[in-house]
Amino acid sequence: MTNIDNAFNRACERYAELGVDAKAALDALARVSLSIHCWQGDDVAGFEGASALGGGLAVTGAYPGRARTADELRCDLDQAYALIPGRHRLNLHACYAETGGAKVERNELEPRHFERWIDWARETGRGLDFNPTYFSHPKANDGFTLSHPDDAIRRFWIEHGIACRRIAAAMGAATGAPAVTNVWIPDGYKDLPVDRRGPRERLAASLDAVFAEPLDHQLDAVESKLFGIGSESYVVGSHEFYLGYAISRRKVLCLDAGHFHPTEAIADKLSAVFCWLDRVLLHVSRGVRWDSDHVVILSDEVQAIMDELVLGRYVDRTYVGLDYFDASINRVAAWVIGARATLKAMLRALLLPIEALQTAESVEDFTTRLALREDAKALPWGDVWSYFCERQEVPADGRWLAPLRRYEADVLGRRS
Ligand code: RNT
Ligand code: ZN
Repeated sequence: MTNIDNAFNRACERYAELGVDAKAALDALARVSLSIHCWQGDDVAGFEGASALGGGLAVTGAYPGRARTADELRCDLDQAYALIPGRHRLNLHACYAETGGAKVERNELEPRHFERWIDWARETGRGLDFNPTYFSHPKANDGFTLSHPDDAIRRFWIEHGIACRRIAAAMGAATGAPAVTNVWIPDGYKDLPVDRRGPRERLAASLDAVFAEPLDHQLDAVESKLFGIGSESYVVGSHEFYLGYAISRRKVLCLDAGHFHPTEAIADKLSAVFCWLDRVLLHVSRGVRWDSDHVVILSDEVQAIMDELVLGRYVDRTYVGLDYFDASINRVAAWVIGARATLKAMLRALLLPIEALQTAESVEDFTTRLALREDAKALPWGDVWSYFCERQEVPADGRWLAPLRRYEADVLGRRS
């Protein structure tokens, strides 16, 4: 028996004293499949040759080794997945199409432009999710897409959405699991608008047009935002807008942890929106001051989200995606750190002494309720995590950085 096995067995005994089955928690954790965002690997650049990132998104930092081609990005993703325990999905954006050097307009994209991604996903047994790209494009330069006042521009972006849903359906059919197609648009104004109503009514009509075609193998999601850089005063696709839209059209609602007021957390929103919605997509992210997309860490906020999914029994109704981008550190490490932190938070939630907590609450013993939660923080969950990593044939904490540094020296460091 290894040290990791010994420590795990002792941890199981400790958890059993609290009525928690640590082995069952590991089985549940193994079923959690994160949707890993491709765009951390290349600073949201994509392969269309875009010169600047648009849509009020900003990536800062100049760490060497950015993936410049789809092959490099897949190679980096393979390295990241090798250091993340469990089986996880890939979340692609339309601007990551492989067109063989040909210029293909976004409204003319087809499943064949994602054939190599689909082949790779099948070979590696990974699911795919998808996003139309409504930024970094000349037709989005004035800050409006699906809510644009110009009919032709609006039509172009509607067609892009339609094309993307078909691509997602092909991805879902090929991989055997539905692909979530998440719509996020940057539309908004830097300064005080006169007409807040028109863009929102146009957006609702555009979304209806995008979603008109019934399709199997894919699910539509819509993502709100409070503000972006250059859209500080008004964002068309606000939380209230999309919450209403998702409820009335039976869509998946995407809650991005960085898209609310700085002190507003999404954990408490889950049990509210799940009253009215079948499914939710999460963009697990970390807001820091103006930026909504720092690398995810094991924060109280992420913990609260995962606790809610477990306590509310919402795990099976939630797609857990990651969404952040940092170019100031090793980009593969950024994936690994954020994904492992998210999984750790999920594990800690699965290891909560739920029955004891529920009993305390039901008899209004709030002293015990608070004490149990606090004491649970120091339980040996790290030993359970190490065992999970070993069982999934992934290095435990403290051991994954060395192979990543070798990859950096051998592969990333050779990119100019
Ligand atoms: C932007 C949204 C959106 C993007 C990706 C690249 O604020 O969070 O999800 O991060 O589509
Ligand atoms: Zn997001």
